Amino acid sequence: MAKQKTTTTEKSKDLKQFEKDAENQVMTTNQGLKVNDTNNSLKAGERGSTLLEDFLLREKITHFDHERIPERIVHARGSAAHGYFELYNSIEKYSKAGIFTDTKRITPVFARFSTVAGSKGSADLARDVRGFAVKFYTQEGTWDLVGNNMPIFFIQDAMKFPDLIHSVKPEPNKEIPQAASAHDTFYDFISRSTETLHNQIWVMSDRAIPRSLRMMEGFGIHTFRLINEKGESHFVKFHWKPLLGVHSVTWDEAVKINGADADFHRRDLWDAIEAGQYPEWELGIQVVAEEDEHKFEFDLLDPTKLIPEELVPVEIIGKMTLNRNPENFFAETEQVAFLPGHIVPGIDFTNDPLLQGRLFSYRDTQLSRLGSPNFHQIPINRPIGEVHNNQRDGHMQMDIPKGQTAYFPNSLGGGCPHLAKMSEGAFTSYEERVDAKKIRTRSESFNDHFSQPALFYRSLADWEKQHVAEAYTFELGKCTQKSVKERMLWLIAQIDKDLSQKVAEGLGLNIPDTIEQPINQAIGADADVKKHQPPKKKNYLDKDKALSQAHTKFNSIATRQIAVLVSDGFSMKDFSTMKKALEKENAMVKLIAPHGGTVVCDEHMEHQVDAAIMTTESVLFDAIYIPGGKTAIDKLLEEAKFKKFVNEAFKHCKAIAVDNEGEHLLDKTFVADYKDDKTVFINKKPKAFIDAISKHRNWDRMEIAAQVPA
Ligand code: HDE
Repeated sequence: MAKQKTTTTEKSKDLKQFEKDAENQVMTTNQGLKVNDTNNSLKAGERGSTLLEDFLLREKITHFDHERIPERIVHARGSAAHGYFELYNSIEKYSKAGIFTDTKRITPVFARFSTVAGSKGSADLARDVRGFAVKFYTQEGTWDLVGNNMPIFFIQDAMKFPDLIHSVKPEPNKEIPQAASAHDTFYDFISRSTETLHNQIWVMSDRAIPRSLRMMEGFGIHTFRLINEKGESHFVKFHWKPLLGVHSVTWDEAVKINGADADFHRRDLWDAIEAGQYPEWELGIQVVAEEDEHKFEFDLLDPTKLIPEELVPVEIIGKMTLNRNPENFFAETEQVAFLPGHIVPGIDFTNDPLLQGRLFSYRDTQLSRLGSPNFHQIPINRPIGEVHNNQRDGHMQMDIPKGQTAYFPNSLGGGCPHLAKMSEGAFTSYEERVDAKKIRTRSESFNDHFSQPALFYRSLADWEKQHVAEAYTFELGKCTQKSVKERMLWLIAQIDKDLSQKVAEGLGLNIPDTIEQPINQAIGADADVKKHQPPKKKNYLDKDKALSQAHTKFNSIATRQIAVLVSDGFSMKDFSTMKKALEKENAMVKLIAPHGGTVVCDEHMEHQVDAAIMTTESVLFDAIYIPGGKTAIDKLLEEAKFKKFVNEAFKHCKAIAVDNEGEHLLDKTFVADYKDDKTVFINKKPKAFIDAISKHRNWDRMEIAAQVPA
């Protein structure tokens, strides 16, 4: 297939045959019977009782009664899109997978992003890990890379997953809180499972409140294997790097966004694709040779550890572009089933005990969620290649397998389907030598629970560190149990004393000198913190640049939402200069006015309003521009919310530009005293404003911004 920006992939062609379009069609029952009344049931007389005979009513109501399926037990809230993956350079020295060797291929993908804890209808800006799951429909079978937007996980062994999730989900007696980790049971668990502390500090960082799903990284987390033609194995970690960089909102914004637009991330993804601003991520790999397996101070099989990029650089090998929104949310986004066990020749598992458990869980969960072992036949889940085996029947069998035989070996069916030869691309597991005792324990090499959270924190910029301190203060401030908070303070102090001190002050507590020791098995042996101190000999870096968002990409304002505050009489000259400059960089310019409908500029032209001030909030935008025009500004000043709009943008460290009389509006806001702020632009060229937006935020303003009472 030609390499081009295309929405037609092999998978989209496959899906096409299942699409239904009612345009110009007559309404029918599910049996194809034409229907001429779908508003009235069949009754005995005009006011009479409804007749059991009414098969039309029964069909309609029965389907409705059963149209819900169980939501995902975790990652219930999600959004997805179609696209494709292109390989830049073959990595055949590591892997024989077609997707990693054939640079001419366009591999269709379907990617779903999600929060973890909340229900299907919960708000997008929860402070949470984000799921980052990609289904690659490769010619050799489907490969699912089911990752998150953080490179490590909370726990080391699948056995603890139900406990972790039970602790973070709403508390079982009162089903509170929704989509939030800020409650006692979660921190009770965290503080007694020190292996969680690394992922937990990531969740306290800005990574947990992304500006956009298109502006976050993705990670396969586990160490996988790449297998080449010779059968040689290399360890690998997978990374997704967004071309727009990694950017986040502040917690104050997140809370407000959830009220203003609970679908903020979902809408942003959808709108960007509809606007032709296709989200893109590069795929990177960190490769470790077999012989280097033990050269690190942590175990490659431990999913609570990352390989610092300073130690093993990420090699970029290809790019994913998402360029088509689903046709139907339920059929595609809800019914898609990701399984870490879906791999293809050239990729294999390691013994990471978390990954091993996942290999069981994901197939199992689809059985209750989608209701049948035939879930792979649902259009979105079907591979692009042929499927032939002797599995039969089950609920909702969609295929009609032909022939007399459904077993192997057979002679009556001509021995078919026959086994694939290696030369035909058959899968075979990597022949890892295993010689061990059967034992239920945790490897000593997983013991260090503190070095990497400390490395992460050390690597952050000052503004990021402050956000982490505020996040812990918020989360623990929502807990009611003093013992849980104190235990957390003690543990945070093992990561960074100053951090813990700041949090302690916010909580009005002291860091305890010690916590209950020894811990007996009955309340969790893992809580024995001494056992999990960093090993004496360690070669961790002082800092790893890749861990901080301060070193991400700041080179684009594409898709950034710019609020332009206008009313009748606004200056067309100011506006058109700025609009042209912003749109040239693919920013989205939105007119916000005192009312909906249209506004008239000083050149007597009508302009469509994108949102009346009543229906929108400053937190939904990346920057504000106010053109001049005295009458317009006077009108804006009559509406208090415009001042709030500006104050909030200033509080959230966003760029603000005004021209001419636009300054009068600033004069009535908190910004009046800070006109020399480096990203407040008064009568400046658009370029300076554009540069500031591309930097995402002016964090130097944080201290002043904290004083804004908005
Ligand atoms: Fe999941 N996880 N998980 N998880 N996970 C599910 O599967 C599970 C883990 C992740 O958009 C469930 O189909 C266990 C790590 C994503 O549809 C379930 C363990 C990582 C998604 C499940 C983990 C993830 C899921 C719920 C510990 C990052 C959403 C519905 C052994 C590498 C996929 C479903 C989508 C979904 C189990 C740990 C990511 C219950 C038992 C580690 C992105 O099967």
